[in-house]
Amino acid sequence: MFNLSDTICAICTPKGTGAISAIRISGSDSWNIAKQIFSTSNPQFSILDSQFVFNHMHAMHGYIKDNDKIIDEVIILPFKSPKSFTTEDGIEIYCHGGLQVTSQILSLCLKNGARQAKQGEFTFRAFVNGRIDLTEAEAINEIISADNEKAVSTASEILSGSLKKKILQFREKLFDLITRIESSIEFPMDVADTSKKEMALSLNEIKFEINKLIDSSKEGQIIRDGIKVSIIGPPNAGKSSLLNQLLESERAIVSEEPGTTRDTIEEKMIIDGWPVVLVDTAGIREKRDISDSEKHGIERSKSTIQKSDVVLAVFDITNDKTEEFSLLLRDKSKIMVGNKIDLVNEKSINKNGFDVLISAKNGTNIDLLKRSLIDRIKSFTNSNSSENFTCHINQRQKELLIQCNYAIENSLSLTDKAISEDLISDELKNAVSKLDEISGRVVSDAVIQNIFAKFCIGK
Ligand SMILES: Nc1nc2c(ncn2[C@@H]2O[C@H](COP(=O)(O)OP(=O)(O)OP(=O)(O)O)[C@@H](O)[C@H]2O)c(=O)[nH]1
Ligand SMILES: [Mg+2]
Repeated sequence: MFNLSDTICAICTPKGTGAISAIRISGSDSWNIAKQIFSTSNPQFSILDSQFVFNHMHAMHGYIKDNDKIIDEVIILPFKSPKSFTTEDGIEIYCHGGLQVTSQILSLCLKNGARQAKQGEFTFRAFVNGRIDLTEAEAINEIISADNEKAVSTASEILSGSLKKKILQFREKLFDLITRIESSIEFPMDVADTSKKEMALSLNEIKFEINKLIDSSKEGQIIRDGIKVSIIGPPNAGKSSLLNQLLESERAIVSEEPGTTRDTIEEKMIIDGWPVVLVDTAGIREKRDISDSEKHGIERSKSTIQKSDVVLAVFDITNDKTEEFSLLLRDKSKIMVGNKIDLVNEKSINKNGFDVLISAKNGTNIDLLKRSLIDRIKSFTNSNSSENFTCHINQRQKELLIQCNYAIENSLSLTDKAISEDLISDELKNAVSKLDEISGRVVSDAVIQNIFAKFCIGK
């Protein structure tokens, strides 16, 4: 997939102007390349070229030169193999953060024998060289792309090796069982037979632990993608006004004309640290004489309900239409919102069926609504659980854990039968292979390609 013998280089800070940019070189030739382009003295003032040696992690101040022409004043940080991110010899150059100057330094590196790194190639080398496993490589990319605090801490936890450790523990336990089964087949006289009851007990324990990890994926998904919260209700109920209140901006058009919103409007926001994708929708009404575009909008609203994690069902309390929505909202996690309380006398308000009463126009009780939304989000997650270990696995890891548990279940069902122990051992090996795919110990090129293609150049 990638040629590992090349020395690679890339600009690893964002394209644009800034105080500092960094260029990274990795590979056996990186120190030589750096020597061709770096000098510790300013040749304008000194005829003799500077004499220096690179030392691991000893930063040096100097100049990047194209022959005698100074390109930039920089700091260079050398890394000696294996004490670098990729485990190879490496160099980091911190130069001024200009588009032109960084690309000139990159060109110099290329001219002196380095190759432009492809997406994720540095992390790929760290993975191939055993510095990190695949769960940690995935976590690095998640930290980079995280858009909220929870996503960062979730990924950092995995990068610190928590998931790697868990997977390794499962693997060791399964491997121990396989070894015991196979030894008892091969040396029936020497090895104490693992009782089937004992084996079933161990397998059930592993299965239970794996299920706990699988359960944590829902929270992981919410943290990564945001929880989808749609604002649904009849026309003119104040849905777009509520969206604007929650976003604290005039994002959607609000008008007294029913049927103003035609298409769904999606906006991401953070509520109490939780990423939320808010979706404002077209008002739903069952009328014959409505335009085709409104009809399409209504269809879209209905399908949005199905795709939502939580529905904010908004109604004008002066014109109660909750009955008409009971079927549509059946079985959905919903918060019933009574809007326009500013229009009625507080004493005459009929709270029946509403979880929160608000005024989207004045902002009354928006904080209360946010609080019940946070409680609802937490009910989807393990945030309230007393469990110490929560590790938010991603979709790929979840699917493999499900397959691993499936193989464990198969082997459990075989332990109940008078069947050759070879077959049980085969099923357990299958379970181990799923764990190996998670850690990347044994994984196809296609999976690797897919994972590293999501990285940026320079990482
Ligand atoms: N008095 C009062 N008026 C409100 C309140 N919320 C919204 N309105 C008004 O109700 C009308 C409709 O508001 P929108 O937010 O556009 O309602 P909508 O549900 O998005 O309507 P559609 O997009 O047509 O389905 C506007 O004139 C708003 O100013 C409220 O809390 N109190
Ligand atoms: Mg609207």
